[in-house]
Amino acid sequence: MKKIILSLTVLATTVGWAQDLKLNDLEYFERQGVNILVFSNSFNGGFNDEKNSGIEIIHHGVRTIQGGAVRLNNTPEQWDLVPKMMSRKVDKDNQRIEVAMRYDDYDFDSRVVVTAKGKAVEIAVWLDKPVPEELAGKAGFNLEFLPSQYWLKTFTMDGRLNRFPRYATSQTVTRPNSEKPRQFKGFKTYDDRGTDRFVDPCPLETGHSILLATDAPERMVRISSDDAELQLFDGRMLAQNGWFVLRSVLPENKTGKVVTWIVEPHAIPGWIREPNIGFCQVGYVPNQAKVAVIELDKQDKVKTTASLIRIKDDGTTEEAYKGSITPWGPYFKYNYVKFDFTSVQEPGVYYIQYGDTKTNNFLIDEHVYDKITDATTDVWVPIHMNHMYVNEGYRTWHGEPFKEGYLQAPPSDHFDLHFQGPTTDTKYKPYELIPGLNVGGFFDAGDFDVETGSNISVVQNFIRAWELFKPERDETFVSQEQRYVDLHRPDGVPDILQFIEHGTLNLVAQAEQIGHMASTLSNSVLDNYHHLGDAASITDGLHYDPSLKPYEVSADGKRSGTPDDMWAFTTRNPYLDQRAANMFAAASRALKGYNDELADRALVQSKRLLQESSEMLKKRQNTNMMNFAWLDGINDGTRPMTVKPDKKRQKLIERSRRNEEELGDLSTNLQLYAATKEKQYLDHFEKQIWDALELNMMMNIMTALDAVPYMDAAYKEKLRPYIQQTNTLLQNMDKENPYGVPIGLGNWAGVNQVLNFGTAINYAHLYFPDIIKKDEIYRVANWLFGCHPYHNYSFVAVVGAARPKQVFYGNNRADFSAIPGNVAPGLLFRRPDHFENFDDWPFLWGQNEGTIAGNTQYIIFGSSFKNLVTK
Ligand SMILES: [Ca+2]
Ligand SMILES: [Ca+2]
Ligand SMILES: [Ca+2]
Repeated sequence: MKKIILSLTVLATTVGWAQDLKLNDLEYFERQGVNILVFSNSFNGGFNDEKNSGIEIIHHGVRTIQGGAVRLNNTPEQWDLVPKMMSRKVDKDNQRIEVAMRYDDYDFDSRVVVTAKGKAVEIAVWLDKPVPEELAGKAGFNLEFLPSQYWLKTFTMDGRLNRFPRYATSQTVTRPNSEKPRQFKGFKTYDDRGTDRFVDPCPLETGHSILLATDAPERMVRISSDDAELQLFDGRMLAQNGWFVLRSVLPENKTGKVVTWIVEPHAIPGWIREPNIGFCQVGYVPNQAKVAVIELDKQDKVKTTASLIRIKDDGTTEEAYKGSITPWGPYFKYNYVKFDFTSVQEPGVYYIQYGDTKTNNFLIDEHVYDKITDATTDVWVPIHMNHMYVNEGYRTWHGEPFKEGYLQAPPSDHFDLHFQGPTTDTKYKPYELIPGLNVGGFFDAGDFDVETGSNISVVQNFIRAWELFKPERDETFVSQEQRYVDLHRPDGVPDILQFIEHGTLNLVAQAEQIGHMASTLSNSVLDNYHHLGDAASITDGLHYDPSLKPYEVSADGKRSGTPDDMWAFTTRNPYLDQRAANMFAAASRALKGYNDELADRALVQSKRLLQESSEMLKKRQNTNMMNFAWLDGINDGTRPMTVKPDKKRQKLIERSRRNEEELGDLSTNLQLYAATKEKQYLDHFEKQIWDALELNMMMNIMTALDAVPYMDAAYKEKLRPYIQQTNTLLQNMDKENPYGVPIGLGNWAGVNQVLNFGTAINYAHLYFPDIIKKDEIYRVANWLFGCHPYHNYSFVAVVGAARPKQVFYGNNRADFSAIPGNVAPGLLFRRPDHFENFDDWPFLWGQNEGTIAGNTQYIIFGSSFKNLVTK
């Protein structure tokens, strides 16, 4: 953990820590070291309880407390109901925030009123009507504490000594399911094994006054209640991503002020957040620009210089360079300065020292970037191969999953944002086995479904990497016949061809068996969707037979009564079919000469789907604004998805759509030209690309650059102004934030946006080196490998000399581990001014989940970057 620095200079100039909590202009309660947010972030994400909402406390720079709200469970899980925020009133005069909450399912309203009281806040729950009968004894006020910051620390309840457990080992009881508040859309997170009972944790402690983390001043919080009993629970008893929960059950048959807590987070006198020195953990090549971005507490006094220290061969150190600090200015809650040490070019081992803060060491050397994609291609990708047994040395990553195949999904809603309906759009009856789908494909991310859209991107990304860089790297044994993958065992075939084949096998099977693309192949029951462990044990491998009793196995051992089979969601989407057609064209080209049979099947599906989807799209008379929302830019979560364009833009959009209907999708035409060399496709592409660039340059510049190798000098000349615009955009980015990359503010931290941007910059530099200078290509690498807010760890698992991130939201997250080569989404923005990337708590996907599409995008970014660096 960061060490605490007492700065005497600051002591003399500010008295922040001595002050009482005050509502600031950003509408949260603040004193130095303590921020108390009241529904700055409300429960509105796609997955109910995302552990990012309600009353939150950022305690000495770390968001260790959240989830403060009226809740219906002792330890709410992800799919338990969350309250809808009905109103939020900020009353500056009375230093108070009042939030009205509602549970529609139970017609249950409540209010929470948070008022500053000196160094504490009072949190009070108000009811205008008593708690509904069904929720009596269940509804309560909850506040959740981050386990990784509290485990092993001491606490006292009414003076009794305790320690927070490292692992969930407390007691539970079971109760009839009829007593459990309804979960999201009626789904169930647990498999009760036919008992019809749910598990309810018992409290670790109860009382009226708790002092948390008596042994750690930066985490210490005092909470008391005169009118209600405090109960402390361990949410990890039900779910590995659970937090410690402090709660008071709301009294029955009472209205008015029903529960009152006094919450006082301790503030360390004179606390100043330690500087976060952002730099590239992988290191630097000698002749590149080298600029560290230093993130400072706003109360911190900026130093005039920083130093680069060289570690010599005999282990001693010397100052290699001392340079001045350049201020950049404020960005959200911190102040930023830069330290430029570009002039140091001598290969060696170095670290940066700014005041008393030293970084870990890093290399300056010609070869530092040579291996940045190896962990991703050799380890992460093969581990995510579905329908295969994956081995590495002595370790099995997973057995062969989903041997029983996939059933036709009935018209239904889903917990992972999918939907089937109103019909199946196929020849299959609901619950009928769709043959042949349990082949190929890649796990989506931290979960195990085959997201068709992502898998299409994966195959496209591999094909691009193959065609652009021809990586012959062979570190993986893949046998489709044995359904077996072995890491670090070369088999004579370039791995990337085997990955293209593996992705194509599943997608072609979808097109052939279903007739079009499935939206997803996913879990049918929530209780196995959140699976953590061997993918082969998600389902029982036996065909579901409803004539058997649950958990019963047929005499021949082939069928079971357990409804765990995966489903294929098959609602037809012509846009998805069009994307698949595009990908199949490219796949058939890439696989030719390696797997001709699969290449031919892919081409057949490409032509058929292209024709059928174009016809379907032509029939769609009405403009669906949502389909064109992407034209208005990458959504960062702060803008509405659908913006009504002005007249000129509307005309451009209409022309683009007509062209797309008539000529097919822009990038499909480019792919088809590359596959067939038939000139008509190139003409179609040229007819569309300029409108596309006018509509959304950043979105389409990469496609425009992709075409350069096929086009003439005139095309390149016509593209020049857009590259100039890109350069202007780049220079402006240095004014928008201190890191000079697009920083997303959405619910998903958005590494995809950064990788797209980085790849576009790489190609813009490759084809237009007079406009985009070489130094520009290092922006995204710097960001990924450690030069970013919050901490300076590399966002790529195991890549980064001394300090990559340690934990990721991969499928081994329950072990607080990572799958090598994973790329984290990065920094999650919490309104109104907090960036965060936990490195001791993997369970927040918005900051720690790597996806198959994003990680294969990283392979392209990384490969193109390496090529340019060594050029
Ligand atoms: Ca998924
Ligand atoms: Ca191989
Ligand atoms: Ca089964």
